[in-house]
Amino acid sequence: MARPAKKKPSSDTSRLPVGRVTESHGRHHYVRAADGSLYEAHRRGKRGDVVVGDLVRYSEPSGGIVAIEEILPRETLLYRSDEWRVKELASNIGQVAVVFASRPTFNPWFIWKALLAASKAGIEPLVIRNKTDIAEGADETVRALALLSSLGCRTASVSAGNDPEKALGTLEPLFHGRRTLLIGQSGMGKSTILNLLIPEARAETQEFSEALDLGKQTTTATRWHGFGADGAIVDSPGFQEFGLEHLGLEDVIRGMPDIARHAFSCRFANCRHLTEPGCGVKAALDAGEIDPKRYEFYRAMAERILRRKAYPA
Ligand SMILES: Nc1nc2c(ncn2[C@@H]2O[C@H](COP(=O)(O)OP(=O)(O)OP(=O)(O)O)[C@@H](O)[C@H]2O)c(=O)[nH]1
Ligand SMILES: [Mg+2]
Ligand SMILES: [Zn+2]
Repeated sequence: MARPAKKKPSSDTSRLPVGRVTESHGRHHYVRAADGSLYEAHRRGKRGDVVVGDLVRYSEPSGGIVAIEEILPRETLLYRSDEWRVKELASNIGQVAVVFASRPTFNPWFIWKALLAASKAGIEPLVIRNKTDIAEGADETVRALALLSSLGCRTASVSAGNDPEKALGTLEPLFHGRRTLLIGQSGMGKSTILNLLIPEARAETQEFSEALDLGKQTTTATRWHGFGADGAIVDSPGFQEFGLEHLGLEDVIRGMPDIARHAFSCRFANCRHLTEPGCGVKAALDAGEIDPKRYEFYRAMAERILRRKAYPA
């Protein structure tokens, strides 16, 4: 006897409910429904295309586990990339908050790369200097923040761990009504800031950790937490290498206002601001109008892109 044909999912998904992907572990995802319930979810058919922050249509097949049938178009997508793969950080965020501190030692290139990725993705950056209570290495963090302000970047200084009340007063208006992704190197205080703004997140985080048998001490997964009526705060695990293989030279220049500002006065229209004669950027560098460390960063980024072009993988 012929087996009955497997019932195909209807291609009309427009009647299905819409939920938000709040967490994603390979093939296991979590979807927050409009009524606040949280479902475990699997992606039907495809795999590997679900990102934290996605709005999805889902159907309820069995046992409380829902099936993600469709991913709605994303407003934004922030990601990093190396030669081999793309690593999505979050979708549908409007703001990326880069958190840094003097201890553990921060890497300014990490912050600058995060700003480039945000610029490429059309997401507004905010840089937060945390742990202002630590005197050791403070000068350097203050200088780093001043440089970022001079680039037109919004910045804030807090001690989320040691002066939570004041930190809350500083950060709440910056996060209010927005969907913000917290990123940064490990140990800078992203989760501390999340817990300050959303105290219930601590409980939620532990619940998740127990269910999935993951370590509790530091963040191991990106997680979306609703914040007020329309806002959200997304905590993410710390990482060190911010790969930007998806950026071209134009993206780097566009994302560096201190370089871009001088790129109009070059003799050659296609000047790469490296060794060309009559370069406005090099002239500004010689005149002390560009921070040498920023130019060094630009050159490293540009040389990498040009090498990639010359020897594509
Ligand atoms: N002195 C001081 N310590 C802080 C402050 N904020 C956070 N910390 C401490 O820094 C450590 C790391 O904080 P987390 O919030 O876990 O850092 P994280 O950025 O989430 O780290 P990962 O999840 O590993 O990426 C913890 O021991 C915090 O208590 C602060 O303002 N001052
Ligand atoms: Mg954390
Ligand atoms: Zn030039």
